[in-house]
Amino acid sequence: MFEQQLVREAPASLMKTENVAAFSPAAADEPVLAVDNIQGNIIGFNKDNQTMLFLRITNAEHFRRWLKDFVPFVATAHEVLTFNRLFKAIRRRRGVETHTVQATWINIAFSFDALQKLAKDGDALQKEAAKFPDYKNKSKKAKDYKADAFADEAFRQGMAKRAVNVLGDPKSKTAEGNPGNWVFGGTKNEADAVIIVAADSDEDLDDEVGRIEESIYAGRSIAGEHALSGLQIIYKQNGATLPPPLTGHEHFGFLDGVSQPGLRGTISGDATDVLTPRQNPLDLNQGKPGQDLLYPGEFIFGYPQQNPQDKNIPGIVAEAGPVWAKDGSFLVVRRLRQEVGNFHKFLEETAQANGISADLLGAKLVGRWKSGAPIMRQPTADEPKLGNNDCANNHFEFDVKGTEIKQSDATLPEHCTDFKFPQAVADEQGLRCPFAGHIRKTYPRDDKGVDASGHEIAEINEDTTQTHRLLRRGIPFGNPYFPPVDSEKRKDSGNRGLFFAAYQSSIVEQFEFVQANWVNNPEFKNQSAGGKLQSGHDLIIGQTNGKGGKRTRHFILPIVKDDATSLVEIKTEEDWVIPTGGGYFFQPSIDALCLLSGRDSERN
Ligand code: N7H
Repeated sequence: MFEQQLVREAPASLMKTENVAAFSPAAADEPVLAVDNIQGNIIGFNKDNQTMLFLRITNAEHFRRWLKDFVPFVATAHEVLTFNRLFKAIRRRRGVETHTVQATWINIAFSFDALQKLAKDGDALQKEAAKFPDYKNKSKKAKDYKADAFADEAFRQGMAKRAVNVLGDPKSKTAEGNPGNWVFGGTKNEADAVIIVAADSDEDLDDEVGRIEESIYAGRSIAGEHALSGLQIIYKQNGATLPPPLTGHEHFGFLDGVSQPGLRGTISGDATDVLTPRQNPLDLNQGKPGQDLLYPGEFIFGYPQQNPQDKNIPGIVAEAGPVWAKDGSFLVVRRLRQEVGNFHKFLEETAQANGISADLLGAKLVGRWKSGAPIMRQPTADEPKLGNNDCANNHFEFDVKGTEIKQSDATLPEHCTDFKFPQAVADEQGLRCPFAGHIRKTYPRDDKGVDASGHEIAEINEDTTQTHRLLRRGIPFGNPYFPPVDSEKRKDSGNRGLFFAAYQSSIVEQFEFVQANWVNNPEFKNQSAGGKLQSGHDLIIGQTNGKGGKRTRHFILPIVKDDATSLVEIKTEEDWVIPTGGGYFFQPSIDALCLLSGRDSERN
């Protein structure tokens, strides 16, 4: 089914010495990222095996002491980047992937309620913070050190309270997706903290998770000292890259993790030492071709954000939280169970009714073929070579035609070329990639929103869109399911799906905005004219509670017949992506973990 296994790029530039100044000319004005202070998964662990331990804090004082010993085991972005660079250098020299270097990483994040318990004494924290170089000359007000300083309303309330009203999750109390029935993070079982463990092999993962579980229950710190943890594990979620032929793909069969925002900024302050190498010789504001570079404040507190007026000029610094929020990030997790059999049944039946193939319908719903090839560039059939090519598989816009990168444009070995595959055409009408296609809904690129009279609206345009991006770090859970040919036997109530995880600096403006204002909103970029729906819902992840709790979702599907395109409205009431758990967390910096647990700064 998939021509060759794609090795997804680890998020790290090449060895610094391999960079040249011409490779990153704009970076001199970009911020220096405190990679020794930022937790590693924000930059990206990129591991095939992960376990998430969802925790309840039963005794805040015991937990604080336990955390104090735990901090040195929390992986920094610096460690992860150093490993990724070494890994890449070895792979490049050997020519194949080997197990020469391996690593196991740990990160930790907290709910608002948990941080309220850990950071409620503003005076004490302010006094303690004076010993930390980063906080020394900061605010003189004790209230700015309390967790209550977090302004994000979604984070303050938690996911369970907003699931039905904001995210559109099932309202019916008996529905599996209603937060009253979630396996963790619902109205009855919200988590205070999550520990993420990631490893190259499941053996390494089991060892590390075993050590953490033992330290939680055996009254010992992770370093072996006597210490009650003040913790209880309320849910353990394992996740893993799917086995061949689905490696790198999610359960419906589509390649995942293709498009990610590129981060501006340098690692060491040297302008050549960029976090994201600039590989498009025709556009130095991109990483890989099509990967727009964003100011890191979109994802990490304490750095400039995007400027909604001009994406190439930095905006304000993201700091809507306590003083110690700097170098931290909000983490949204959502356990999404997938009904694989029903999804394929729907594809086959609907495709047949409309005289097209199930593969084409799937590609229209996602915006990419199963191989990852974008439908904007490959409108009639899949092309795995394009899906596999990181220089080309993200190089397209929706409103303007694509630009070829010729061999002669590539003046450095790291530069991409992109002339071997057809380029995208301008698709202002959503005929090639439907407006409600999953990738067009969740990242509309250069799309322009229009009101009922055809005037442009500010909510969607190339610059404002960049303020609603997500750094996705999800991983599949459960075994693959290959639906039997007999469609009657296809009901798949198996325990499999996507463990969605994403980092951002505003949950309201990023994860919730994308889900509520774009994905679930049938008028999305085109407001209704004369009562006709003009975009529809994202049928992959869309959630809705219509009249009487009805879950009907619509999708406007363009069908080409005899050179003419007609728009067909397809409908479904079925849920094949079902929320079964989740939470809103904050992943503090290493210094903040030290401050909250009573440990000295590691960065003196
Ligand atoms: Fe999505 N899928 O398999 O169909 N997603 N997603 N997602 N998603 C993407 O670029 C999928 C979910 C985004 O920059 C691809 O990685 C499934 C949630 C964003 O072009 C595929 C589930 C949210 C992008 C899928 C799921 C998002 C994206 C294309 C749930 C946020 C990048 C490959 C089970 C609210 C868009 C890729 C861009 C891409 C699938 C969940 C958001 C194949 C099955 C909950 C921002």
